[in-house]
Amino acid sequence: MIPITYSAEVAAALAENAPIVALESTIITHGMPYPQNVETARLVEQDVRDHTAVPATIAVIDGVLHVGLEPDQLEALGQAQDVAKLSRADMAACIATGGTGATTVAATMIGAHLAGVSVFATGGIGGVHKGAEDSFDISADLHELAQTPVTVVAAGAKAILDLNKTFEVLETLGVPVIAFGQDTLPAFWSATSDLHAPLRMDTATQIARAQIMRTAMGLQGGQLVCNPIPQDSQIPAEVLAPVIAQALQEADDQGINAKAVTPFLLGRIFELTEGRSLTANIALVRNNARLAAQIAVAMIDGQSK
Ligand code: PSU
Ligand code: MN
Repeated sequence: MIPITYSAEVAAALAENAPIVALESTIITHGMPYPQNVETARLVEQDVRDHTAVPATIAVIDGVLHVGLEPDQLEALGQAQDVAKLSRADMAACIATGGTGATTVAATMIGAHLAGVSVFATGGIGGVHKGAEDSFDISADLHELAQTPVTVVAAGAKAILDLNKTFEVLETLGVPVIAFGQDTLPAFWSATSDLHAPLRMDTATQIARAQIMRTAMGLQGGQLVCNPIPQDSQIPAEVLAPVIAQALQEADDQGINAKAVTPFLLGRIFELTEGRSLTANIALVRNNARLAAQIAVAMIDGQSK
């Protein structure tokens, strides 16, 4: 048996087949500093509720898979030190040994699917790191999108990555990559990039229908919805490029590798932009939560047809 527990509002939503949006916890423990991490997590949960869906923040606490966190659990996780960063490879081991860990995009998709939740909002997915031809550092998030039927709403892949290679791998893996409302792919802190989007959709209903069709056809896996950061919150790519380059150089000089790379880079970019990257990150996650709630509502409508 899998030790799994639901927050009160998620349990009620599951019983009523009400729309639910999964949210991840690595962004809380490894992606943002305290206390903005907890404040953001609360705002994002409220954004989901304001769009008539129920938020389910996912984490492993003392060996139990939590789908939906109560406010005190969210606060404790946001303050905790040395929380594991869980992906597909280590999630089961953490649960089996009674550990505590935050779920990345890959692990949150697994948790959501176990609970019957098919829509998930985050900031940006992991992907192919620059220099992956030497490091082989490719996020497990990409393979998860290829095999677990959850639609993930993100502002694209994080701009610290090699975006070209990331989207090439997604295409190889057969993952639908959908730009929302524009023809180009967004680049996390920036609303656009020079990459043409493989698919474009303009409504939540279209996105929900595509996932329902994918599953009906027996095609495994989810979809990546790339939702551009709101224009007034973005940081232009040319402003960020030297900052990202400096952070990458420092990571290299200090021998940062494996799971530590993404948190290190996000932390340095926060310092180098004097907090501007965090303000943008918060805006884009909230924007993704709102769209995900609309997709979750459209999924329920689509299933009943
Ligand atoms: N989105 C954010 N900030 C984050 C993440 C997403 O705005 O920190 C996390 C997600 O949990 C994602 C992880 O799965 O970054 C990617 O880590 P890696 O590059 O090690 O696969
Ligand atoms: Mn990695």
